Amino acid sequence: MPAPHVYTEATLATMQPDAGDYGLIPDAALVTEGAHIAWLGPMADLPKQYASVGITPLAGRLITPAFIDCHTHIVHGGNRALEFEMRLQGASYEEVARAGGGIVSTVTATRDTSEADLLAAALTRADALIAEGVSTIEIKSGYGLDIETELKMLRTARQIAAHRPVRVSTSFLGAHAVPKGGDADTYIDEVCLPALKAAHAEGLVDMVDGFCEGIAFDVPQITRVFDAAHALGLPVKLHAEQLSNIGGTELAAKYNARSADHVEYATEADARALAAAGTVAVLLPGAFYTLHETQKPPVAAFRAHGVPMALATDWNPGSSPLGSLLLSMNMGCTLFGLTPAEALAGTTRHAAAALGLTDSGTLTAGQRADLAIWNVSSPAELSYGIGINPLHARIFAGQAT
Ligand code: DI6
Ligand code: FE
Repeated sequence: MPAPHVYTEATLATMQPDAGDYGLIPDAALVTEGAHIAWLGPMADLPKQYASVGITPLAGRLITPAFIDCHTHIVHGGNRALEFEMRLQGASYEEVARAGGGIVSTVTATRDTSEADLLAAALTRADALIAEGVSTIEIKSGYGLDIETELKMLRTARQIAAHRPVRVSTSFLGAHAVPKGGDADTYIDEVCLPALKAAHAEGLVDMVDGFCEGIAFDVPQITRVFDAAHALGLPVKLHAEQLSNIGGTELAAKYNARSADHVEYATEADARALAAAGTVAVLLPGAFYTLHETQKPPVAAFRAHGVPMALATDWNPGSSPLGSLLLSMNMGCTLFGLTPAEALAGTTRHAAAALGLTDSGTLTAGQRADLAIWNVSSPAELSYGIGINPLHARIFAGQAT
């Protein structure tokens, strides 16, 4: 049995459900044993057996569950600064996509980048997230659009966890865009579904995602992808209602998706469907901001119907070149009207649910000891700062990293 370690003089934001906004415990201690949390509570209640083991006093600092970025595209080649300039001159995201830019241009760059170079670039992005207390990163494919490159992206994503103290959850996003000159239905049959089967056979797929949108795939096409996912025993999630409402959220709920992401154009009926299915709404303010979107996700309806809301970076080279989960929390509050407590739940407990993780996302005895220790005295400070990183230390599976 590894020796326990005790963090004392801490404030804990446990983020446990039904424990009030943050599940705050002031003047607290937290004990890790190996990779897990063994005990937490008020200092005054610290069991005697932990009084004489390794102790780190935290001088009142805040401990939260380590962050989980539950929606990223950090494995990709190239960048789209040129497209950024085009959009600043007035071209819309859809116009850029239809002109052969957009996702398809990143596809060319990703195909042309070696696995080693893809990994090197993705590791620098993972490092930026880790530096903000992130312990778990969801990473999607979707910039290959051929079997070989989709597999290359997923292998690269898996490699990140071998090179850094971080967990990676992979999503197969073959249904991200139709390759240049291709037909959507033919692409699904001849590339997307065979790629999914091959990637699953290699153990590269944790979840299956799609982009349900006018410029991408419609409900019947995503339905075929979801049916294939379920036939393989894989859970699904969906980019839904980002630029328009074409029924993606309803479809996601019907397939008991772990999450429906973006959802700016979701309706009250969609919120009801998500709640009934236990599907998490993943809000992505980085894309909203970058695209000058004005339609906000229906946060009031999500609250009213009890839809859990997560927040993520959507880090991608086009619509959300955002490498900071802390900034996405600030944007979630400032742009979407989340409370700082909702924002923190969105990058911890609800982000875990969006990935189907039951072993992290709160400070609870028995959960993984994935912790973030912050130089702040109140949890609202995490959402309040803009471009400020108050991380003091990150604990990954019980180890300071
Ligand atoms: N929605 C997004 O915001 C990203 N993918 C998607 O389906 C955008 C990806 C890109 O522009 O490269
Ligand atoms: Fe995305």
